[in-house]
Amino acid sequence: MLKLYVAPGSCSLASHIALEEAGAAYEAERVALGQGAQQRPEFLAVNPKGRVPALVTDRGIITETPAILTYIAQAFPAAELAPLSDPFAVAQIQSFNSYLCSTVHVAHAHRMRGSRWSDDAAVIEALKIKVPTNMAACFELIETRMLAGPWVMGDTYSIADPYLFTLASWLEADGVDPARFPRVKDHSKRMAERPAVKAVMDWLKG
Ligand SMILES: N[C@@H](CCC(=O)N[C@@H](CS)C(=O)NCC(=O)O)C(=O)O
Repeated sequence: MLKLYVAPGSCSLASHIALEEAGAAYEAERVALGQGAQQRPEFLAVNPKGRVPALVTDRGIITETPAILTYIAQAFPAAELAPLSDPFAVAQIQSFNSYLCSTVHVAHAHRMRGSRWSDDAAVIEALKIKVPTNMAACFELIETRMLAGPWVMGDTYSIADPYLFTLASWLEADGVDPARFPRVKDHSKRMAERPAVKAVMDWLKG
């Protein structure tokens, strides 16, 4: 059975929702990031990067959200979480998810994880200053150019949707008013109504 390592409020939410949407047989295990559990030997044996998500499969462990999401879409084709037979459409999904992973998530990480870039407390504080501006710029692009609507890729729900939902949920804490992005806000609202999303949210609360 698949096993996903997760943490509430983290980017693992996207993979967690995708597993639920896929109807996969899986178990989820929490990693207490606030207590530093990601740096304990037992978790580093799973993911030497010390991050969630990590998906344990019968062939080995997958890390990095875009890779996990693509694996889920390919491993559970009946769930139709990606247009697998259309190379261009799959590339568009990869492009969107790569942007979230390599640009939006990194912009967000400057608020809580400044110690990745500096050991100087003053620099770590200074790194937080541009988070609202950078996150707003990323979401302006998503709102006006990248989100086709109603789902990320248009009429069809895909593995890009839980990932956008996850990163959009960080906006307020990052100092950005989600009301500035009504199409993204509407997307989040529709996502929150999906049974798979409700199931994951209930599990995380429990
Ligand atoms: N590029 C990775 C990023 C993973 C990542 O940074 N996860 C965060 C939670 S959102 C984490 O585990 N942080 C723990 C830490 O930095 O110690 C992905 O997209 O999966």
